[in-house]
Amino acid sequence: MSQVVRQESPLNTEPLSGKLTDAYITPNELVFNRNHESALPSSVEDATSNGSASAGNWTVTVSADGTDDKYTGSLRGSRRVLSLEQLQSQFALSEVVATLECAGNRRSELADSHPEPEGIQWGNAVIANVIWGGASLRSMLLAAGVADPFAHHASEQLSTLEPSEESSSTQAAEWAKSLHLHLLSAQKSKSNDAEQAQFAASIPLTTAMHPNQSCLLAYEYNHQPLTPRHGAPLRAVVPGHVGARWVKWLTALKVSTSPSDSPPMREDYKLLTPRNTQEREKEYSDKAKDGDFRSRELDKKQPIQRLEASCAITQPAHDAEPLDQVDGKVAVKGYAVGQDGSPATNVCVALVADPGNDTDTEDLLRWSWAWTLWHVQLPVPSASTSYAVIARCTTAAGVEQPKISPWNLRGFCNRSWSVVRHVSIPLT
Ligand SMILES: Nc1nc2c(c(=O)[nH]1)N[C@H]1C(S)=C(S)[C@@H](COP(=O)(O)O)O[C@H]1N2
Ligand SMILES: [Mo]
Repeated sequence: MSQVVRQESPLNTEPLSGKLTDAYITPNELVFNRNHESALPSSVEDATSNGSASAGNWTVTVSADGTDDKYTGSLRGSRRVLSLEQLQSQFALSEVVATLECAGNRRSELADSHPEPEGIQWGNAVIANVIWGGASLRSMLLAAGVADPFAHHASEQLSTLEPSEESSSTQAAEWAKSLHLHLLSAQKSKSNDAEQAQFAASIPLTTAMHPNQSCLLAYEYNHQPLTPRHGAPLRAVVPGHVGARWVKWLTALKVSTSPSDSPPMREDYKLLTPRNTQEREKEYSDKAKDGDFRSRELDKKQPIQRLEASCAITQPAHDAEPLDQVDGKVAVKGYAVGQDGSPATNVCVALVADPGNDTDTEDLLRWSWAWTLWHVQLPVPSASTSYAVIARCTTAAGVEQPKISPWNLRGFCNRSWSVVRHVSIPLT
């Protein structure tokens, strides 16, 4: 295994982060493994026994509960059962390049001058940029009779992830906004009361139905059939959402008026934070060992869904071997992810003197009146021969350079993002 094993059983691994960013598309063998339970569902072993995801009798059941028949067609009374073969033959193969990222990615960095967070101490490689292939979730739900909350949008008006004000006046959009789509796995998961429940999640129905959200019922990754470990024969792909909602071994979908109450929704993936100060963090993590306190805190929070913009340096690593200088430069690599379907367009990278352990990181990041010179070698995604280069910067305090500065008669203070168009880079 070309990955670091963080836990043998259940299997939890991440690749070496320096290796991870060698390629724009993460090769299948470098896709991290994140499992809450040790055993694969037994039906998976059968369905994938000859190595092909299309083998076996895998089915997905689609149903609706407690929602208005007017918008779910006949789904409420009669659930629909689709075989994997039907999904593959009745729906065109849809592909999306999307990062799958565990919400726990970069967890170990949070332990730096804080109490160690609970769970596997992940590095920054619990992320993979993959070409996912499968049936469009939106197309499948439409075909099953679910009303389209985005029917009144011309495609160029789809600039947000929610139905617009206008279309909210249409009933289907208003209806969909309060609904959820449950994604159920064939895998059992343990809940606190030791009762066995299926691993499950839910996402907002509007996420599932949005044309630009590109959710899939995936059976391929990087043009290969999914492997059992990564969810074969079928898994959910929910771009921009935490990995925990990308349910593997997917066997049922349900439109519902309430979110899923499964452990990964109710207790695993929530942001639990003490109010105000850092001194409280230790106290809070001790108190959270108490079941009652913990459930009260959990009840106050919503399950995590969307992931926010982030970047991480994958080379060099902390305390790495001395770096080679070439012409006064060192190579620094990493990845950046955008948010809500808007890609990360740039990263600011600086090499600053490290004053050693006596200065805490907060101060190091706070004060400097000097400029920062930057130099980076960008990887070419080789998808085109003409490029635009975009640059912007953000301060350590989080202040962002404005996209467009206002015109003024004397042309002062142009702080706009720098954009260079029509840059030709021939294919090699
Ligand atoms: N059935 C099932 N689906 C699951 C999980 C799981 O443990 N069981 N883990 C989830 C989490 S937390 C993540 S981050 C991704 C990881 O997918 P991978 O193992 O293919 O990388 O799958 C999600 N889907
Ligand atoms: Mo995860």
